[in-house]
Amino acid sequence: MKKSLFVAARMLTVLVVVAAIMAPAPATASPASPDALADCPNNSLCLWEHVQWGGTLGAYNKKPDGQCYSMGVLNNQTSSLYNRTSTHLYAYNAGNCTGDFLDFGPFGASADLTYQYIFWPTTTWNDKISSFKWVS
Ligand SMILES: [Ca+2]
Repeated sequence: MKKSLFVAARMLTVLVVVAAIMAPAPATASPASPDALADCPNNSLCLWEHVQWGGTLGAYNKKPDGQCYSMGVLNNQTSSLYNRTSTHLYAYNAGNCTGDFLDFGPFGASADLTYQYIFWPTTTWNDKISSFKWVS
């Protein structure tokens, strides 16, 4: 009697393990959510605190071409971005559109700025953007 109970318990354990393996991955392990990218309003620049459109989102309406915008809350924190405009965007690693810049084409995006280099292989664009402007 005790042995059959033990076997039943083991079978139940196996079932639980199989169920756990078959269960969908938790949300935190999922790839980029297209819904998060779609959160970016049309004709805006969107910057996210984390890679893959995660964390705090800063959205800036399109400015006139050539007008520099120095960043507020996400200064030196941006890890992914989406230039949801039909105009080139230059993102700079210093204020007032100075320093090095990264050029994003119309509707250009980077899901992970840790793969964009200022100086390969030591310095990436992750948490470096401080200002930007659109340039046509
Ligand atoms: Ca960041």
